[in-house]
Amino acid sequence: MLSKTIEAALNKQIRIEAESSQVYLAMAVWAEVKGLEGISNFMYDQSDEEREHMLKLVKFVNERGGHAHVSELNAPNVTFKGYKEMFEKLLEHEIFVSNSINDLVHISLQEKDYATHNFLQWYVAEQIEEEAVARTILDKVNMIGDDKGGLYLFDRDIQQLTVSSAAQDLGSEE
Ligand code: OFO
Repeated sequence: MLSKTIEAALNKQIRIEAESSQVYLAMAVWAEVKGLEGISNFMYDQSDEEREHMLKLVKFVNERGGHAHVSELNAPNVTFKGYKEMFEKLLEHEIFVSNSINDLVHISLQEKDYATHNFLQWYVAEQIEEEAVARTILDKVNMIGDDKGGLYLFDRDIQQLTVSSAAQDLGSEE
């Protein structure tokens, strides 16, 4: 059975994951209307993943005798100065999510809720990976700069990326 403190903290994270899904959906839409098809597909996939992160938490809360809260969401940012700014925001957002997961882990230890602590380890590992991917992509974006040909190739190649393969694929391209 979840304590009220843990239940509230997990519900807060449910909202953050749902908002993350919206943040990346807005990025996908922006990239799509700009004709950046590959980047757009990558963001649609990211958005789907965040929804899965949310659902995993929803199920966990309900299975442990809590009540998952489906709340209203803050509207995401829908315009960007360019694709570089968009990827900077993606990294910023993932760092924010990592901090929130860290806080949750801390609360689970304070509450001596080892089942929740164990459950959260999946999120801890996931955040390490997602931050690494975001940083690798940003390095690549900075390397491209204003080179249109570079952007064309990047937009084409990002479609091949998955969260788990991104770091290796981008790292070994040169
Ligand atoms: Fe990428 O944030 Fe979910 O966990």
